[in-house]
Amino acid sequence: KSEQFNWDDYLKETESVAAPLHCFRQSRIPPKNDFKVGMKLEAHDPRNVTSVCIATIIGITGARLRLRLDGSDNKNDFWRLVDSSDIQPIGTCEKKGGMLQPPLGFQMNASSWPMFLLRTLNGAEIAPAAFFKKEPPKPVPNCFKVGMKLEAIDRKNPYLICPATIGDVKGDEVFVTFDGWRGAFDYWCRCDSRDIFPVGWCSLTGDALQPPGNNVSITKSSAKIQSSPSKVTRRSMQSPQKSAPVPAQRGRKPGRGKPPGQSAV
Ligand code: MLZ
Repeated sequence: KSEQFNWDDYLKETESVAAPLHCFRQSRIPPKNDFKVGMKLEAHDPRNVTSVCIATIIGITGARLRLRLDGSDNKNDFWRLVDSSDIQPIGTCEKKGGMLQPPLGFQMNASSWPMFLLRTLNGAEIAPAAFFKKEPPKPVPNCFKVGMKLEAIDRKNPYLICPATIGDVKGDEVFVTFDGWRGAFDYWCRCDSRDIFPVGWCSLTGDALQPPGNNVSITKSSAKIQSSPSKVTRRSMQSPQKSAPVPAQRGRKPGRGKPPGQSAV
């Protein structure tokens, strides 16, 4: 449980409100994560979503799994919630009359795929069907409002969940902006995206919520630019960081890729 950042204090200091739970396509109580590292399951290839592949659980973080497609490299890991519809028990694809596909960038000759598949499943630890949870229903309509706070996956560093603010709302979409970062990480997503979570999510799942960045000074009603990203000035808001911050995360220039040591999160 992370004590580095305190939402209650932060919401008060920024005079902002948390986006209500019912805005999100997330279960009110985060799903239990019973999976274990090493278990195999079926997953849609994120780079080729019509393909269902075999994936191995490489890591567990909160209600998410870090997955690697069998036959792929170690540079394209992805994270999925245990109640994601992108993952399913082994055997589901075949039951539906489908065929398991090699991942995009299959490292061997395509002709060796059938044998590879047999070998990878032989004696494998299969994730039990009961571990997979039903995806929550879509919230309708989009009830996010500009200024509401949330926790969001940093899509450039998808192992990170960070404090964020709704910067804009258009139809079914919301613009997610990251507190204390200058826009390089911001993105538009559907309001029913599985990448956004209500305030307090990480503390419920045991995920480490990242503290806000320190590149932008957050004043009560507006966020104004205080310093260049390389010349870091600490925000005036020191109080939410009660314990020592993660050194690799602090004061780095955004957009430089993954800091070493973070990939194992
Ligand atoms: N230190 C890394 C990660 C930044 C994370 C920002 N999240 C909104 C970097 O500077 O790239």
